[in-house]
Amino acid sequence: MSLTQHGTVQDRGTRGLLRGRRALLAACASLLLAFVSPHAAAHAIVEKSTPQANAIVAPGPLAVTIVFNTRLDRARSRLALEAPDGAVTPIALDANTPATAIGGRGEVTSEGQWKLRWQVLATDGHITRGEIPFVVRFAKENR
Ligand SMILES: [Cu+2]
Repeated sequence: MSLTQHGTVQDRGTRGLLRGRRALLAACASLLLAFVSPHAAAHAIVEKSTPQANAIVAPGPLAVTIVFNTRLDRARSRLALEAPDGAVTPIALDANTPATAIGGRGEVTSEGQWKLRWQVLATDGHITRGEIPFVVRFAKENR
């Protein structure tokens, strides 16, 4: 075996080791992102809402607010009411809510199962969405 050949074998070995280390680093980085990502902590999560989930409200005008755990980009956030028949009505967002909240005024006209549907862009650039179910019932039937 010449020195040149020996060197070639060594180079291959080194390259293989480097590939292995890179793969390991990539795997570690993925694990860190999965478990320790600051992004995950900054995703918008509902902290409280009006109406609350599963609340019973009377028909008529309805003020809605959802407070999140993080600041939002209101221009890229949406709020809508879904009626029992599936009809969806967007709610114009009130510009005066705190930076972590969206809200506005809607109207619930018919009795039954309604949903407050939301989609928000958190300031970390990630969109989350969800819905808050509630029931509309005339006051007499509430008792
Ligand atoms: Cu995020």
